[in-house]
This record gives sequence, structure tokens and C-alpha cells, in this order.
Amino acid sequence: MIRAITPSLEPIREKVEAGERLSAAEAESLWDPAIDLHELGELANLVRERKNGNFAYYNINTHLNPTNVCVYRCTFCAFRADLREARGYVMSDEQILARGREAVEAGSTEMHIVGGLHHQKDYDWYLNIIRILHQAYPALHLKAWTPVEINWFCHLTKRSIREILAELKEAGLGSLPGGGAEIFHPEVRDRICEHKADTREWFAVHRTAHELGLRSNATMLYGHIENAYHRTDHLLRLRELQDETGGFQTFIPLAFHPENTRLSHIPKPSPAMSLRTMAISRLVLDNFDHMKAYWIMLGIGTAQAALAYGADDLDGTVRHELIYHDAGATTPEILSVNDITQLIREAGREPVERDTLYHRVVRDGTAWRTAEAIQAG
Ligand code: V47
Repeated sequence: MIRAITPSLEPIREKVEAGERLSAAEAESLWDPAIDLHELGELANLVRERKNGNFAYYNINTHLNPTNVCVYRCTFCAFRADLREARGYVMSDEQILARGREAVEAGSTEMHIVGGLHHQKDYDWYLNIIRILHQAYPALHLKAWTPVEINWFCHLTKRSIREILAELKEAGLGSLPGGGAEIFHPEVRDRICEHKADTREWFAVHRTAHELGLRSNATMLYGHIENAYHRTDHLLRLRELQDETGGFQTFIPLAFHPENTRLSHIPKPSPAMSLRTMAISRLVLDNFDHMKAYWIMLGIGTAQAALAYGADDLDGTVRHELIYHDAGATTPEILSVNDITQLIREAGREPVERDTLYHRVVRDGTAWRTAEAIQAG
């Protein structure tokens, strides 16, 4: 049966099919619930398959949050703790190295490291985490510290973003994760995370990272107090920097989890809202290669469905995730490779294990190399 097309989607369909860029007004119009979600998904899928064929990527990764003690009080965060709170913690070097060992023994190719801004820890403590992990486990890619931490390090040391990033890179930093982006528009940002790195600083860190040859990711936290205009503005700002540097690898829309936060009165975004957000992100961010459906926060069912709504990546098997689980995520703590590849196959896609930089991984148990490295001999 051929369904009648929603009239306002038709010009956008023509542009997407022709590979043309959507304007700000066109992008914003897509949030209207009158725009059929499944037709939107079909369009996003067209772009997804153009860029990534039938492949769906995953990696084997581990999270490390060295401390949850944080000077900031973002309203959406359930992870942070005060210095003297019983649930506040700081990991020792031994615990951090043990986490590295566990990661490598489990075959992880990546460690995702973010944490609180601890009042009593200096920059060298954070730098040392990268240094000791890289020295002990050089093959483990360290995707670490968002612009929020980098900006804090600049504040502590009175040094520039460039100097800090260059030093971290020298110590073993592999890339930057996409966090700390939240919503860039000041109407929202000033109400949910007023004191931490602002939008100008977030972009300055990513621009500098790209100039230094570090790749990075970008996120958007949706489903709280923002509206369609703010989400569109967020995507367009990212598209603009990507035009300039090409340094972003993947975009990750993050569904707000309200439990244990100061915004606990707001309901979680629905699966339909999450699929719409994924599809619109895929359509607007025409210069991003990858869209990640982070199963931890979307839930496994929605993440699987998102593979038909623009997403080509499920993130990883993920060990030791705390930020979402503290905020009430009911997803498992970890997925096995069998689980994740089965989810992908059931969605009709072909699973591909990747490293952080989207090289295909060839593995023999916990030992692994990229296909590129094997070809180069
Ligand atoms: O910046 C915090 C978000 C982000 C909540 O780069 C919350 O590959 C929902 O950035 N409900 C950190 N979201 C996580 C992140 C990320 C995740 C997966 C992959 C990558 C990547 C990056 O988590 C924060 C904030 O936007 N967040 N609290 C909450 N209650």
C-alpha cells in the first residue's frame, strides 16, 4: 500500500534525495509531530545507507569515572556528589590501573574516561590518569575528558586550551568524547548548567583538538526543558564547526533520564521522540559520518529500532557505566559481543567491530589488530 505523503515533507524528501543541505527552517519543521515519523525515518535511513551501507558498528569498551565529586551542580546530573557526601568517591592510581588491566583482559579497545571536577584534585592528578594508563596499556585508546574538564584544567593552571590538549595528547590521550554539550542555546544552557564551560568554550576545545589532530564526538541532551528551536540550533552549530574542521566522528543524541536529578518532575522522552531525534540529527548533520544509538540510555529496543532511523552505531559492550545508571537507566550494565551482534543482526544489519577511530577490528580472542594495520604488515 502506498501511503499519502505528508505535504510538508515532500520538498525535504527531494532535497535529501538530491544530497542537498537542509536549511534551518526546514530542519526545525521536522520536529512537528504532524510530520510522519516513519517517513522521516525512511529519509534518514536513505542517508544512513548512503554513508554506511548495511553496516552497524559496535566496539568493546570500558568506562572509567575516576571521581564523582564535582564543583558543579548541573540540574540534570544524578552522578555528581559533594566532597563530604557518603556516596562521593575518588579512585586511587591502583584502582585506575586495575580497571585498565580488567579492560585489556576483556578485550577492550577503548576506555571512555570522564568524571567530576574535584575541588581538591589538581590538573596533574587528571593528567597522571592518562599517563599511567597509557604507559601500562598503550594499545587501549583513551577517549577522555570533555571540554568541561579541559576548561577546568585551563582555569586551574592558567594555561591555554592548546597547551593542555597538547600535553594530554603527548601523555596518551587518543580522542575526546562528546559530553558536556547538553544544549548550546543560552536560554537553556544557563538554566541547566549555568557555571560550567559555556558554548563558546565547548567549541573552542573541539576546534583546537581537531587542529591538533585529535578526533572527537558530539552529543545533545534532549527531552528536558529545551524545545525544537533549541535542538535545531544545537545541530546547526555542530554542522558549522564540522564544515570548518571535519574533526567530529560521530553524533550521539542523549535521552534525558530524570531519576535522582533536580529535574525529576520531567518525564523521560518517549521512544518515538528518541527515534525522531535520531532521524532529524541524521538529516541535519549531513557532514557527520556516524550516528550513535547509545543503547544504555535509549534502552535496547529503541536502540535496535534506531538502526532503521539513521543510526549506524550502537556504541559498545560498555563496562562500569555510572552516569546513566545513577539517573535510573534500567538497561543492563554490560552487553556481551554475542548480545550486541545478535541485536544488530535481528535489525537486519551486518555487525562490524570497530576501534574508536572507526577502523575495522580483526580479533583472536582478546588479541586484536585493525584491518588497516594487518594490510600494512
Ligand atoms: O554530558 C548526564 C549526559 C553526558 C544525564 O563520545 C545525562 O562516544 C541523560 O557524553 N540523563 C555524558 N543524560 C555521556 C556522554 C557520552 C555517552 C556515550 C558515548 C559518548 C561518546 C559520550 O551524559 C553528559 C550529559 O549530557 N547526562 N546526566 C541524565 N540524567
